[in-house]
Order: sequence, then C-alpha cells, then structure tokens
Amino acid sequence: MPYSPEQDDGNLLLEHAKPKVKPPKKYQVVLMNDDYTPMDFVVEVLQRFFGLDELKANAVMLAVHHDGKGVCGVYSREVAEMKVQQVNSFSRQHKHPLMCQLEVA
Ligand code: TYC
Repeated sequence: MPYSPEQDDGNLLLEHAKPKVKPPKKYQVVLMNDDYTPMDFVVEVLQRFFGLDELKANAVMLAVHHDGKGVCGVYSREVAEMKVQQVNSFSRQHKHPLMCQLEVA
C-alpha cells in the first residue's frame, strides 16, 4: 500500500518526540528587612501590592523583621517583576529604604 498521510497515525514520531513544554518557572517576590522602614508602612505595602489582609500582612512583616527576609507571594516572571518595581518605587516615593527583590522559586 502506498504511503498516505491520512493513514499515518504518527506512532513513530510520538514515541521519539521529547516533551518540549516545561511548566513555566515561578518567581518569589521577597521583602528584605532594614532598620528604618516603619512597620506600618511594610504592612501597608503587603496589603496594597500583595492583597494580604491586615492580620496576614502583620504576620509576614514580623517574620521579615525577625528573619531578615520573607516571601510576599509567588508569581509568573512578568507579574513578579512588576510587583518588585511597584514596591520599590512606592518605597522611594515615601523616602523609605525598604527593598523588594525577585528570586526563582
Ligand atoms: N525592621 C523595621 C523596624 O524595626 C521593620 C521592617 C519590617 C522593615 C520588615 C522592613 O521588610 C521589612 N522598623
């Protein structure tokens, strides 16, 4: 029988095909402790940019205060980069040294 693409079930190709699609990497937005940014300001940042309620925002702020750094959220690269920009520019506008950075999760 001559070869016809309609009858080709793709068996060979499928067996040898490597799965090409990997799940996208996730990026953590991390807040760093410092000695000068007021606790209230950090709580406001966590509520405004990361959607935490006041109780959770307080818990994350205190964890950062005690441990030196802490994760605010995990996002795609684009969203994580935007949050880092927004937090750092909001902090500079208010003349606080608060630092936010991105880490691969
Ligand atoms: N350490 C700061 C203070 O005592 C509070 C603080 C918490 C600052 C978390 C930054 O990411 C931070 N006022």
